[in-house]
Amino acid sequence: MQSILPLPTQPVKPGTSTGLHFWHDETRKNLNVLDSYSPADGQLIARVHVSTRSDYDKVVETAQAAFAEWRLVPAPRRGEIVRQMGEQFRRYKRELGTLVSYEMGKSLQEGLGEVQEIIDICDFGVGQSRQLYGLTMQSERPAHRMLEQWHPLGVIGIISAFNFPVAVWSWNAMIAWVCGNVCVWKPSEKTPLTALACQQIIGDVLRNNDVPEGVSCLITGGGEAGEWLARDPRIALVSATGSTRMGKSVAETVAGRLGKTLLELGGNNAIIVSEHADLDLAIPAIVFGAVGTAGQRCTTTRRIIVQESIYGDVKNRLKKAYAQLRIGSPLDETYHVGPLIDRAAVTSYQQTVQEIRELGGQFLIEPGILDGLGFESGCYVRPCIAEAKNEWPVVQRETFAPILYLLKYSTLEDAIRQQNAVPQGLSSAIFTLNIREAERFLSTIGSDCGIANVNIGTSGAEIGGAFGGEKETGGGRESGSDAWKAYMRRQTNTINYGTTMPLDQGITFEL
Ligand code: UN1
Repeated sequence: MQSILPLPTQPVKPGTSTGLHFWHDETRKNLNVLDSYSPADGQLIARVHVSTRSDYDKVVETAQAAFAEWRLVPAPRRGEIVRQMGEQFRRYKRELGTLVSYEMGKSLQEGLGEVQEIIDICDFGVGQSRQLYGLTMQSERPAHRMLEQWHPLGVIGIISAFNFPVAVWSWNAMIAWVCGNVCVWKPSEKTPLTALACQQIIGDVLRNNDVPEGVSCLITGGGEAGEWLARDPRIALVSATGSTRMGKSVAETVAGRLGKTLLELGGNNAIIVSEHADLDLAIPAIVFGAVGTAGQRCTTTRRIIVQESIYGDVKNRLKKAYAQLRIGSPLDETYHVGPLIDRAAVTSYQQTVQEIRELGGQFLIEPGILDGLGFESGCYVRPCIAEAKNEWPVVQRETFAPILYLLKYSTLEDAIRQQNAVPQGLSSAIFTLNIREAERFLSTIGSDCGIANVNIGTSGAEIGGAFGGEKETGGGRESGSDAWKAYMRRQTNTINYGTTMPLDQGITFEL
Protein backbone atom coordinates (compact mmCIF):
# COMPACT_ATOMS: atom_id res chain seq x y z
CA MET A 1 0.00 0.00 0.00
CA GLN A 2 1.14 3.54 -0.77
CA SER A 3 2.12 5.82 2.06
CA ILE A 4 -1.01 7.88 2.57
CA LEU A 5 0.07 10.15 5.37
CA PRO A 6 3.22 12.10 6.06
CA LEU A 7 4.36 9.58 8.65
CA PRO A 8 7.78 10.01 10.20
CA THR A 9 10.28 7.31 9.36
CA GLN A 10 12.29 8.12 12.48
CA PRO A 11 11.03 8.69 15.99
CA VAL A 12 10.81 12.41 16.57
CA LYS A 13 13.43 13.80 18.91
CA PRO A 14 12.98 15.89 22.05
CA GLY A 15 12.54 19.60 21.57
CA THR A 16 10.22 19.21 18.61
CA SER A 17 6.66 20.26 19.06
CA THR A 18 4.75 17.90 16.86
CA GLY A 19 2.57 16.33 19.44
CA LEU A 20 4.56 13.17 18.89
CA HIS A 21 6.76 12.63 21.87
CA PHE A 22 9.36 10.06 21.24
CA TRP A 23 12.85 10.03 22.52
CA HIS A 24 15.42 7.47 21.92
CA ASP A 25 18.86 7.01 23.18
CA GLU A 26 21.25 7.24 20.22
CA THR A 27 23.81 5.08 21.99
CA ARG A 28 21.43 2.22 22.59
CA LYS A 29 22.49 -0.84 20.66
CA ASN A 30 19.47 -3.06 20.33
CA LEU A 31 16.42 -0.98 19.77
CA ASN A 32 13.29 -2.93 20.44
CA VAL A 33 10.75 -2.65 17.68
CA LEU A 34 7.11 -3.53 17.22
CA ASP A 35 6.30 -4.98 13.83
CA SER A 36 2.88 -4.11 12.53
CA TYR A 37 1.48 -6.61 10.02
CA SER A 38 -1.74 -6.05 8.14
CA PRO A 39 -4.17 -8.93 8.66
CA ALA A 40 -5.67 -7.97 5.28
CA ASP A 41 -2.71 -9.20 3.26
CA GLY A 42 -0.11 -10.29 5.81
CA GLN A 43 2.34 -7.52 4.80
CA LEU A 44 4.71 -5.90 7.27
CA ILE A 45 3.53 -2.29 7.14
CA ALA A 46 5.58 -0.60 9.85
CA ARG A 47 8.31 -1.07 12.40
CA VAL A 48 7.89 1.17 15.41
CA HIS A 49 10.34 1.71 18.26
CA VAL A 50 9.23 0.41 21.63
CA SER A 51 9.52 3.03 24.38
CA THR A 52 12.06 2.27 27.10
CA ARG A 53 11.53 3.08 30.75
CA SER A 54 13.71 6.16 30.40
CA ASP A 55 11.70 7.29 27.34
CA TYR A 56 8.60 6.82 29.44
CA ASP A 57 9.94 8.86 32.35
CA LYS A 58 10.86 11.74 30.03
CA VAL A 59 7.39 11.61 28.50
CA VAL A 60 5.70 11.79 31.90
CA GLU A 61 7.97 14.62 33.09
CA THR A 62 7.17 16.60 29.95
CA ALA A 63 3.47 15.85 30.40
CA GLN A 64 3.60 17.11 33.99
CA ALA A 65 5.27 20.35 32.93
CA ALA A 66 2.68 20.77 30.16
CA PHE A 67 -0.16 20.25 32.65
CA ALA A 68 1.10 23.17 34.76
CA GLU A 69 0.39 25.46 31.77
CA TRP A 70 -2.52 23.72 30.04
CA ARG A 71 -4.77 23.80 33.13
CA LEU A 72 -4.54 27.62 33.04
CA VAL A 73 -5.89 27.83 29.49
CA PRO A 74 -9.62 28.70 29.70
CA ALA A 75 -11.76 25.64 29.01
CA PRO A 76 -13.57 27.16 25.97
CA ARG A 77 -10.15 27.94 24.46
CA ARG A 78 -9.16 24.30 25.03
CA GLY A 79 -12.43 23.40 23.30
CA GLU A 80 -11.45 25.59 20.36
CA ILE A 81 -8.23 23.59 19.97
CA VAL A 82 -10.24 20.36 20.05
CA ARG A 83 -12.52 21.89 17.39
CA GLN A 84 -9.50 22.46 15.17
CA MET A 85 -8.45 18.85 15.74
CA GLY A 86 -11.89 17.79 14.54
CA GLU A 87 -11.30 19.80 11.36
CA GLN A 88 -8.02 17.96 10.82
CA PHE A 89 -9.74 14.60 11.23
CA ARG A 90 -12.35 15.73 8.69
CA ARG A 91 -9.52 16.58 6.30
CA TYR A 92 -7.79 13.22 6.75
CA LYS A 93 -10.88 11.05 7.22
CA ARG A 94 -10.34 8.94 4.13
CA GLU A 95 -6.60 8.48 4.69
CA LEU A 96 -6.88 7.62 8.37
CA GLY A 97 -9.95 5.44 7.83
CA THR A 98 -8.09 3.53 5.16
CA LEU A 99 -5.09 3.07 7.42
CA VAL A 100 -7.34 1.85 10.26
CA SER A 101 -8.89 -0.62 7.85
CA TYR A 102 -5.51 -1.79 6.55
CA GLU A 103 -3.68 -2.06 9.87
CA MET A 104 -6.58 -3.47 11.92
CA GLY A 105 -8.57 -5.33 9.27
CA LYS A 106 -12.04 -3.84 9.77
CA SER A 107 -13.98 -2.95 6.63
CA LEU A 108 -13.20 0.39 5.01
CA GLN A 109 -16.68 1.63 5.87
CA GLU A 110 -16.07 0.77 9.51
CA GLY A 111 -12.63 2.38 9.35
CA LEU A 112 -14.23 5.58 8.06
CA GLY A 113 -16.97 5.20 10.68
CA GLU A 114 -14.34 5.07 13.38
CA VAL A 115 -12.81 8.35 12.19
CA GLN A 116 -16.33 9.81 12.11
CA GLU A 117 -16.60 8.92 15.83
CA ILE A 118 -13.44 10.98 16.42
CA ILE A 119 -14.98 13.92 14.56
CA ASP A 120 -18.20 13.54 16.55
CA ILE A 121 -16.44 13.47 19.92
CA CYS A 122 -14.45 16.57 18.92
CA ASP A 123 -17.75 18.36 18.23
CA PHE A 124 -19.14 17.08 21.51
CA GLY A 125 -15.97 18.21 23.29
CA VAL A 126 -16.29 21.76 21.98
CA GLY A 127 -19.74 22.06 23.53
CA GLN A 128 -18.61 20.29 26.67
CA SER A 129 -15.80 22.80 27.15
CA ARG A 130 -18.45 25.42 27.99
CA GLN A 131 -20.45 23.10 30.21
CA LEU A 132 -18.14 21.85 32.96
CA TYR A 133 -20.91 22.71 35.37
CA GLY A 134 -20.86 22.52 39.15
CA LEU A 135 -23.84 22.93 41.47
CA THR A 136 -24.60 25.50 44.11
CA MET A 137 -26.20 24.38 47.36
CA GLN A 138 -28.14 26.21 50.03
CA SER A 139 -26.01 26.52 53.17
CA GLU A 140 -27.62 25.82 56.55
CA ARG A 141 -25.59 28.69 58.04
CA PRO A 142 -26.57 32.35 57.64
CA ALA A 143 -24.48 34.46 55.22
CA HIS A 144 -22.75 31.44 53.74
CA ARG A 145 -22.57 30.23 50.19
CA MET A 146 -21.84 26.65 49.12
CA LEU A 147 -20.86 25.42 45.70
CA GLU A 148 -18.87 22.77 43.96
CA GLN A 149 -16.40 23.15 41.14
CA TRP A 150 -14.52 20.76 38.94
CA HIS A 151 -10.76 20.88 38.46
CA PRO A 152 -8.60 18.83 36.09
CA LEU A 153 -6.89 15.72 37.44
CA GLY A 154 -3.46 15.98 35.78
CA VAL A 155 -1.82 13.35 33.62
CA ILE A 156 -4.27 10.80 32.17
CA GLY A 157 -2.96 7.43 30.95
CA ILE A 158 -4.95 5.95 28.07
CA ILE A 159 -4.51 2.26 27.24
CA SER A 160 -6.46 1.39 24.10
CA ALA A 161 -7.21 -1.86 22.30
CA PHE A 162 -6.62 -2.94 18.70
CA ASN A 163 -10.30 -3.23 17.74
CA PHE A 164 -11.03 0.49 17.91
CA PRO A 165 -7.46 1.64 17.50
CA VAL A 166 -8.22 5.36 17.25
CA ALA A 167 -11.82 6.14 18.30
CA VAL A 168 -11.46 4.94 21.89
CA TRP A 169 -8.36 7.11 22.34
CA SER A 170 -10.31 10.12 21.08
CA TRP A 171 -13.26 9.58 23.42
CA ASN A 172 -10.83 9.77 26.29
CA ALA A 173 -8.34 12.32 25.01
CA MET A 174 -10.74 14.94 23.63
CA ILE A 175 -12.81 15.03 26.82
CA ALA A 176 -9.73 14.84 29.06
CA TRP A 177 -8.23 17.81 27.18
CA VAL A 178 -11.24 20.09 27.39
CA CYS A 179 -11.27 19.28 31.11
CA GLY A 180 -7.69 20.60 31.33
CA ASN A 181 -5.73 17.37 31.56
CA VAL A 182 -2.79 16.13 29.52
CA CYS A 183 -2.69 12.61 28.04
CA VAL A 184 -0.18 9.81 27.68
CA TRP A 185 -1.52 7.25 25.21
CA LYS A 186 -0.37 3.66 25.00
CA PRO A 187 -2.05 2.17 21.95
CA SER A 188 -2.32 -1.56 21.37
CA GLU A 189 0.98 -3.10 20.28
CA LYS A 190 -1.02 -4.58 17.38
CA THR A 191 -1.96 -1.18 15.91
CA PRO A 192 0.85 1.32 16.57
CA LEU A 193 0.77 2.92 13.13
CA THR A 194 -2.75 4.34 13.36
CA ALA A 195 -1.78 5.88 16.71
CA LEU A 196 1.28 7.55 15.16
CA ALA A 197 -0.96 8.82 12.37
CA CYS A 198 -3.35 10.45 14.87
CA GLN A 199 -0.48 12.21 16.58
CA GLN A 200 0.71 13.48 13.22
CA ILE A 201 -2.75 14.67 12.27
CA ILE A 202 -3.15 16.79 15.42
CA GLY A 203 0.50 17.92 15.40
CA ASP A 204 -0.15 21.04 13.31
CA VAL A 205 -3.02 22.12 15.53
CA LEU A 206 -0.84 21.82 18.63
CA ARG A 207 2.00 23.73 16.98
CA ASN A 208 -0.18 26.46 15.47
CA ASN A 209 -1.81 27.14 18.82
CA ASP A 210 1.44 27.09 20.82
CA VAL A 211 0.13 24.28 22.96
CA PRO A 212 2.89 23.26 25.37
CA GLU A 213 4.77 20.14 24.37
CA GLY A 214 3.53 17.17 26.35
CA VAL A 215 -0.23 17.79 26.21
CA SER A 216 -0.52 14.86 23.79
CA CYS A 217 1.99 12.08 24.39
CA LEU A 218 2.42 8.63 22.97
CA ILE A 219 4.32 5.67 24.33
CA THR A 220 4.58 2.35 22.53
CA GLY A 221 4.93 -1.16 23.84
CA GLY A 222 3.04 -4.07 25.29
CA GLY A 223 1.95 -5.05 28.79
CA GLU A 224 5.07 -3.68 30.41
CA ALA A 225 4.37 -0.13 29.23
CA GLY A 226 0.78 -0.48 30.47
CA GLU A 227 2.14 -1.51 33.84
CA TRP A 228 4.35 1.58 34.04
CA LEU A 229 1.22 3.69 33.74
CA ALA A 230 -0.65 1.59 36.29
CA ARG A 231 2.14 1.74 38.89
CA ASP A 232 3.02 5.39 38.44
CA PRO A 233 1.55 7.75 41.06
CA ARG A 234 2.11 10.62 38.60
CA ILE A 235 -0.71 9.19 36.47
CA ALA A 236 -3.90 10.52 38.06
CA LEU A 237 -6.30 8.37 36.04
CA VAL A 238 -5.67 5.23 34.01
CA SER A 239 -8.38 4.71 31.41
CA ALA A 240 -8.00 1.20 30.02
CA THR A 241 -9.91 -0.60 27.27
CA GLY A 242 -9.29 -4.28 26.62
CA SER A 243 -9.74 -7.74 28.08
CA THR A 244 -11.12 -8.38 31.53
CA ARG A 245 -7.84 -10.09 32.43
CA MET A 246 -5.86 -6.95 31.54
CA GLY A 247 -8.41 -4.73 33.31
CA LYS A 248 -8.26 -6.71 36.54
CA SER A 249 -4.51 -6.39 36.62
CA VAL A 250 -4.63 -2.63 35.92
CA ALA A 251 -7.40 -2.18 38.52
CA GLU A 252 -5.46 -4.03 41.22
CA THR A 253 -2.25 -2.16 40.56
CA VAL A 254 -3.86 1.29 40.41
CA ALA A 255 -6.01 0.55 43.49
CA GLY A 256 -2.80 -0.39 45.33
CA ARG A 257 -1.78 3.28 45.09
CA LEU A 258 -5.37 4.52 45.48
CA GLY A 259 -5.30 5.97 41.98
CA LYS A 260 -8.31 6.28 39.71
CA THR A 261 -9.29 3.94 36.89
CA LEU A 262 -11.85 4.01 34.12
CA LEU A 263 -12.31 0.51 32.74
CA GLU A 264 -13.97 -0.64 29.51
CA LEU A 265 -13.53 -4.40 29.43
CA GLY A 266 -15.14 -7.47 27.90
CA GLY A 267 -18.71 -7.83 26.78
CA ASN A 268 -20.95 -10.84 26.20
CA ASN A 269 -23.85 -9.07 24.59
CA ALA A 270 -27.20 -10.66 23.93
CA ILE A 271 -30.25 -9.80 21.89
CA ILE A 272 -33.59 -11.12 23.09
CA VAL A 273 -35.89 -11.84 20.14
CA SER A 274 -39.45 -11.95 21.37
CA GLU A 275 -42.40 -13.51 19.56
CA HIS A 276 -43.58 -9.88 19.26
CA ALA A 277 -40.43 -8.85 17.35
CA ASP A 278 -40.40 -7.32 13.90
CA LEU A 279 -37.95 -9.79 12.36
CA ASP A 280 -37.30 -7.49 9.43
CA LEU A 281 -35.60 -5.22 11.96
CA ALA A 282 -34.11 -7.93 14.13
CA ILE A 283 -32.31 -10.04 11.51
CA PRO A 284 -30.09 -7.29 10.01
CA ALA A 285 -29.31 -6.01 13.53
CA ILE A 286 -28.27 -9.50 14.65
CA VAL A 287 -26.16 -10.17 11.57
CA PHE A 288 -24.37 -6.81 11.68
CA GLY A 289 -23.91 -7.10 15.45
CA ALA A 290 -22.41 -10.59 15.14
CA VAL A 291 -20.17 -10.26 12.09
CA GLY A 292 -19.33 -6.52 11.98
CA THR A 293 -15.63 -5.91 12.69
CA ALA A 294 -15.40 -9.72 12.36
CA GLY A 295 -16.93 -10.09 15.83
CA GLN A 296 -14.17 -8.04 17.45
CA ARG A 297 -16.17 -5.22 19.02
CA CYS A 298 -16.75 -5.17 22.77
CA THR A 299 -20.36 -4.61 21.77
CA THR A 300 -20.48 -7.52 19.29
CA THR A 301 -23.67 -9.59 19.52
CA ARG A 302 -22.49 -12.93 20.93
CA ARG A 303 -25.77 -14.48 22.02
CA ILE A 304 -29.31 -14.36 20.74
CA ILE A 305 -32.05 -15.54 23.02
CA VAL A 306 -35.08 -16.45 20.94
CA GLN A 307 -38.64 -17.18 22.03
CA GLU A 308 -39.36 -20.85 21.34
CA SER A 309 -42.43 -20.26 19.14
CA ILE A 310 -40.37 -18.33 16.54
CA TYR A 311 -37.10 -20.24 17.00
CA GLY A 312 -37.42 -22.18 13.72
CA ASP A 313 -38.33 -19.06 11.75
CA VAL A 314 -35.37 -17.09 13.16
CA LYS A 315 -33.05 -20.01 12.38
CA ASN A 316 -34.15 -20.08 8.75
CA ARG A 317 -33.85 -16.36 8.30
CA LEU A 318 -30.37 -16.31 9.82
CA LYS A 319 -29.29 -19.17 7.56
CA LYS A 320 -30.43 -17.18 4.54
CA ALA A 321 -28.76 -14.00 5.71
CA TYR A 322 -25.43 -15.68 6.55
CA ALA A 323 -25.39 -17.36 3.13
CA GLN A 324 -25.17 -13.89 1.58
CA LEU A 325 -22.13 -12.78 3.60
CA ARG A 326 -19.09 -12.03 1.50
CA ILE A 327 -15.71 -12.44 3.17
CA GLY A 328 -12.64 -10.70 1.79
CA SER A 329 -10.26 -7.77 1.84
CA PRO A 330 -11.50 -5.07 4.20
CA LEU A 331 -10.34 -2.44 1.70
CA ASP A 332 -12.73 -3.74 -0.94
CA GLU A 333 -16.15 -2.30 -0.17
CA THR A 334 -18.00 -5.20 -1.76
CA TYR A 335 -17.14 -7.47 1.18
CA HIS A 336 -19.03 -7.56 4.47
CA VAL A 337 -16.48 -9.38 6.66
CA GLY A 338 -12.73 -8.82 6.90
CA PRO A 339 -10.04 -10.77 8.73
CA LEU A 340 -9.35 -11.28 12.42
CA ILE A 341 -6.52 -9.18 13.83
CA ASP A 342 -3.84 -11.91 13.70
CA ARG A 343 -3.20 -15.64 13.65
CA ALA A 344 -3.36 -15.86 17.43
CA ALA A 345 -6.97 -14.70 17.14
CA VAL A 346 -7.59 -17.42 14.55
CA THR A 347 -6.21 -20.00 16.97
CA SER A 348 -8.52 -18.82 19.69
CA TYR A 349 -11.46 -18.99 17.22
CA GLN A 350 -10.47 -22.60 16.41
CA GLN A 351 -10.19 -23.55 20.09
CA THR A 352 -13.60 -22.10 20.82
CA VAL A 353 -15.13 -23.97 17.86
CA GLN A 354 -13.53 -27.18 19.14
CA GLU A 355 -14.91 -26.59 22.62
CA ILE A 356 -18.42 -26.01 21.24
CA ARG A 357 -18.23 -29.31 19.33
CA GLU A 358 -17.02 -31.19 22.43
CA LEU A 359 -19.99 -29.83 24.38
CA GLY A 360 -22.33 -31.13 21.69
CA GLY A 361 -23.16 -27.74 20.16
CA GLN A 362 -24.74 -27.94 16.71
CA PHE A 363 -23.53 -25.50 14.09
CA LEU A 364 -26.31 -23.92 12.13
CA ILE A 365 -23.68 -22.14 10.07
CA GLU A 366 -20.40 -24.01 9.88
CA PRO A 367 -17.13 -22.39 10.97
CA GLY A 368 -13.93 -22.50 8.92
CA ILE A 369 -10.69 -20.81 8.00
CA LEU A 370 -10.27 -19.47 4.49
CA ASP A 371 -7.20 -20.06 2.38
CA GLY A 372 -6.07 -19.46 -1.18
CA LEU A 373 -6.06 -16.31 -3.26
CA GLY A 374 -6.83 -13.21 -1.23
CA PHE A 375 -6.63 -15.05 2.08
CA GLU A 376 -2.82 -15.42 2.28
CA SER A 377 -2.60 -13.70 5.69
CA GLY A 378 -4.32 -16.73 7.24
CA CYS A 379 -6.55 -14.40 9.30
CA TYR A 380 -9.90 -14.84 7.51
CA VAL A 381 -12.52 -17.00 9.24
CA ARG A 382 -16.14 -17.84 8.52
CA PRO A 383 -18.73 -16.24 10.77
CA CYS A 384 -20.63 -19.13 12.36
CA ILE A 385 -23.70 -19.80 14.48
CA ALA A 386 -23.97 -22.56 17.08
CA GLU A 387 -26.97 -23.78 19.04
CA ALA A 388 -25.76 -23.74 22.62
CA LYS A 389 -26.63 -23.52 26.30
CA ASN A 390 -26.10 -20.30 28.20
CA GLU A 391 -24.36 -22.04 31.09
CA TRP A 392 -21.62 -23.62 28.97
CA PRO A 393 -18.23 -22.13 29.96
CA VAL A 394 -17.54 -21.31 26.32
CA VAL A 395 -20.72 -19.22 26.15
CA GLN A 396 -19.88 -17.48 29.41
CA ARG A 397 -16.60 -16.25 27.97
CA GLU A 398 -15.91 -13.59 25.37
CA THR A 399 -14.15 -14.94 22.26
CA PHE A 400 -13.16 -12.07 20.00
CA ALA A 401 -14.42 -13.67 16.78
CA PRO A 402 -17.66 -13.91 14.77
CA ILE A 403 -19.18 -16.80 16.70
CA LEU A 404 -22.87 -16.37 17.53
CA TYR A 405 -24.68 -18.55 20.08
CA LEU A 406 -28.34 -19.34 19.57
CA LEU A 407 -30.31 -19.85 22.80
CA LYS A 408 -33.99 -20.50 23.41
CA TYR A 409 -36.48 -19.16 26.01
CA SER A 410 -40.11 -19.63 26.95
CA THR A 411 -40.99 -16.69 29.27
CA LEU A 412 -39.58 -13.17 29.24
CA GLU A 413 -38.38 -13.65 32.84
CA ASP A 414 -36.32 -16.59 31.66
CA ALA A 415 -34.94 -14.60 28.72
CA ILE A 416 -33.84 -11.75 31.01
CA ARG A 417 -32.38 -14.25 33.47
CA GLN A 418 -30.27 -15.82 30.70
CA GLN A 419 -29.29 -12.42 29.35
CA ASN A 420 -27.98 -11.40 32.79
CA ALA A 421 -26.44 -14.78 33.69
CA VAL A 422 -22.94 -14.03 32.38
CA PRO A 423 -20.01 -12.34 34.12
CA GLN A 424 -19.98 -9.37 31.72
CA GLY A 425 -22.45 -6.48 31.55
CA LEU A 426 -21.79 -4.19 28.59
CA SER A 427 -24.55 -4.12 25.97
CA SER A 428 -27.95 -5.76 25.52
CA ALA A 429 -31.06 -5.45 23.40
CA ILE A 430 -34.60 -6.69 23.01
CA PHE A 431 -36.61 -6.84 19.80
CA THR A 432 -40.29 -6.55 20.59
CA LEU A 433 -43.23 -4.40 19.60
CA ASN A 434 -44.89 -5.13 22.94
CA ILE A 435 -44.52 -2.10 25.20
CA ARG A 436 -44.86 -4.12 28.40
CA GLU A 437 -41.97 -6.37 27.39
CA ALA A 438 -39.83 -3.43 26.32
CA GLU A 439 -40.40 -1.55 29.56
CA ARG A 440 -39.74 -4.63 31.69
CA PHE A 441 -36.46 -5.15 29.88
CA LEU A 442 -35.39 -1.58 30.71
CA SER A 443 -36.67 -1.67 34.31
CA THR A 444 -34.82 -2.54 37.55
CA ILE A 445 -35.68 -6.18 37.02
CA GLY A 446 -34.54 -6.06 33.39
CA SER A 447 -31.13 -5.95 31.75
CA ASP A 448 -28.18 -5.48 34.11
CA CYS A 449 -25.97 -3.94 31.39
CA GLY A 450 -24.58 -0.45 30.92
CA ILE A 451 -26.35 -0.30 27.56
CA ALA A 452 -29.88 -1.66 27.01
CA ASN A 453 -31.63 -1.08 23.69
CA VAL A 454 -35.08 -1.68 22.24
CA ASN A 455 -35.42 -2.59 18.56
CA ILE A 456 -31.81 -1.73 17.84
CA GLY A 457 -28.85 -4.08 18.21
CA THR A 458 -26.05 -4.24 20.77
CA SER A 459 -23.33 -2.53 18.76
CA GLY A 460 -23.15 0.90 17.23
CA ALA A 461 -23.48 3.03 20.36
CA GLU A 462 -23.45 6.76 19.63
CA ILE A 463 -20.87 9.00 21.26
CA GLY A 464 -23.53 11.20 22.91
CA GLY A 465 -24.42 8.59 25.53
CA ALA A 466 -22.18 7.33 28.33
CA PHE A 467 -20.42 4.23 27.02
CA GLY A 468 -19.49 1.35 29.33
CA GLY A 469 -20.82 -1.52 31.37
CA GLU A 470 -21.20 -3.31 34.65
CA LYS A 471 -19.72 -6.37 36.37
CA GLU A 472 -16.62 -7.70 34.60
CA THR A 473 -16.98 -4.97 31.98
CA GLY A 474 -15.40 -2.76 34.62
CA GLY A 475 -17.99 -0.11 35.52
CA GLY A 476 -16.38 2.81 33.67
CA ARG A 477 -18.28 5.26 31.48
CA GLU A 478 -16.66 7.32 28.78
CA SER A 479 -17.63 9.50 25.84
CA GLY A 480 -20.92 11.42 26.23
CA SER A 481 -23.48 12.31 28.92
CA ASP A 482 -21.61 13.32 32.11
CA ALA A 483 -18.66 10.98 31.51
CA TRP A 484 -16.43 14.10 31.65
CA LYS A 485 -16.66 14.01 35.43
CA ALA A 486 -14.34 10.99 35.52
CA TYR A 487 -11.56 13.23 34.21
CA MET A 488 -11.97 15.89 36.89
CA ARG A 489 -11.82 16.23 40.65
CA ARG A 490 -14.76 17.72 42.48
CA GLN A 491 -14.17 20.40 45.05
CA THR A 492 -16.80 21.58 47.50
CA ASN A 493 -16.43 25.20 48.59
CA THR A 494 -18.07 27.04 51.48
CA ILE A 495 -17.69 30.82 51.75
CA ASN A 496 -18.66 32.89 54.77
CA TYR A 497 -19.54 36.43 53.72
CA GLY A 498 -21.00 37.35 57.14
CA THR A 499 -19.56 38.79 60.32
CA THR A 500 -20.12 35.82 62.64
CA MET A 501 -18.69 32.31 62.81
CA PRO A 502 -21.64 29.92 63.10
CA LEU A 503 -20.43 26.37 63.69
CA ASP A 504 -22.18 23.41 62.17
CA GLN A 505 -24.95 21.44 63.88
CA GLY A 506 -25.64 24.48 66.10
CA ILE A 507 -22.53 23.80 68.22
CA THR A 508 -21.32 26.69 70.36
CA PHE A 509 -17.67 26.98 71.20
CA GLU A 510 -17.05 29.85 73.66
CA LEU A 511 -13.56 31.34 73.68
C1 UN1 B 1 -15.42 -1.20 21.44
O1 UN1 B 1 -15.71 -2.23 20.85
O2 UN1 B 1 -14.40 -1.11 22.16
O3 UN1 B 1 -20.94 0.61 19.92
C2 UN1 B 1 -16.19 0.06 21.31
C3 UN1 B 1 -20.01 0.29 19.20
C4 UN1 B 1 -18.91 1.31 18.97
C5 UN1 B 1 -17.90 1.27 20.06
C6 UN1 B 1 -17.34 -0.06 20.37
N1 UN1 B 1 -19.48 2.62 18.91
O4 UN1 B 1 -19.92 -0.79 18.68
